[in-house]
Amino acid sequence: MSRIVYVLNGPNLNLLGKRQPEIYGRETLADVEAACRAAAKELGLTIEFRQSNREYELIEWIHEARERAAAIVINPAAYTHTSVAILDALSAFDGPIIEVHLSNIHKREPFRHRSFVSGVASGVLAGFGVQGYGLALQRVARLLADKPA
Ligand code: CA2
Repeated sequence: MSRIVYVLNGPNLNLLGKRQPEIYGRETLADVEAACRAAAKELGLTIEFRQSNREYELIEWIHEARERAAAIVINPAAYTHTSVAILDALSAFDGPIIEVHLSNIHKREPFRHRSFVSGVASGVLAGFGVQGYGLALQRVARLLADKPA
C-alpha cells in the first residue's frame, strides 16, 4: 500500500514568517516543511510537500493524489472559505483527508468560521500552529494502519 501523503498548502502561505507573526507565528513555510519531513520520517510516511497561490494548481495536485497518494493533509488557506472546486476535487479522493489551519479560525472573523473542506475531511486541526501539521501526519499514520487490507 502507498505510504505517500500529499501535504498541500494554499495561497499566501509562502509568506509565513514574513508578516503577521501575531497570527501565524514566526516560522516560515520551509520550517513547516522541515517539521513535516521529520514527522513523516518518524511515522514511516513519504510526503509530497507543495504550496500554490493558484486554485487550479491545487486542484490538479488533488487529482494527481488520486493516483499516487494514500492520504492528503491540506491547509487550503483562504480557499477553505470560498472554494467549492477544491471541495469537489477532494470529494473524489478515496483516502483520509486532514484539514489543517495554523490559526484557530473559529476565534477569528466570522467569514473564516465556515469551511467548505471540513465536510469531506476525516479530521480538522485549527490553532495548533506548525505543530498541527505533525499531528495531522500522526493521525494519517493511525488511519492508514487501521485501514482494513
Ligand atoms: O490559519 C490558517 O492556517 C489559515 O488557513 C491561513 C490563511 C487564512 O486565510 C485562513 O483563514 C486560515 C491565510 C494564509 C496566509 O498566511 C499569511 C502569512 C503571513 C502573511 C500573510 C499571510
